[in-house]
Amino acid sequence: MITLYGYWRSSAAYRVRIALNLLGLEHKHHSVHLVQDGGQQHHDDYVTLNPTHLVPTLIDDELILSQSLAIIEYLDEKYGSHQLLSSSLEKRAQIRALAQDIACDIHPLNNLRVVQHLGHQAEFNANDKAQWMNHWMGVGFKALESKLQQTAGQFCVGDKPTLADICLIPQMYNARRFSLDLSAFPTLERIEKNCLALSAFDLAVPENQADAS
Ligand SMILES: N[C@@H](CCC(=O)N[C@@H](CS)C(=O)NCC(=O)O)C(=O)O
Repeated sequence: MITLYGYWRSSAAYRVRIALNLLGLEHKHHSVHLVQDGGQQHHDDYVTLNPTHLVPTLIDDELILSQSLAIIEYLDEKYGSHQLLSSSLEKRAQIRALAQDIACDIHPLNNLRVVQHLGHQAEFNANDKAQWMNHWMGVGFKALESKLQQTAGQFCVGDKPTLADICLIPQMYNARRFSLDLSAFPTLERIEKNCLALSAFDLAVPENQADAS
């Protein structure tokens, strides 16, 4: 049995939920509340599983795995025969590059612990924090909108959803949560609409999770 330790609003866990749904994999969900009780990601029982103090963590039989992109590629290779990437070497590289634009260059700057640290060390208030988030999402989205002109069909690369879309949709959710003006990113919005029309993406939306509050 596969168990996913995640949190409804975690975009990295949201990525894994979409992948599990696209691959049609049954799984149990274990909620790790990132704010309550000082952040359950810092509790000893969770840190034993995942010393990074971050969600998600996936358990599949004896394997305990962190890092959403590694988890998704593992699931795809074990259960999905590379359907979340591409049979084309060049397209696989493009998909991974887009996924990393989001997962390595946008998301970490907006992570909860970074923004909490800005509050403690630099006295950022809620408005400063929202501006910080939107600044880095805006920089990243500008690059994505441009890159997608070369690769997009109905989805980020061609006409089927891939790892790139799996990373894009949670980041779009965050952008909407922090009211980023998306008018300069019509391709991102078009792809978002196409993805959310699929049940695998819709079922993974944060508000549709059992631990949503
Ligand atoms: N690179 C990691 C990032 C994981 C990550 O940043 N998770 C966030 C939620 S989206 C988290 O657990 N944050 C808790 C914190 O900042 O204290 C991945 O892709 O899995």
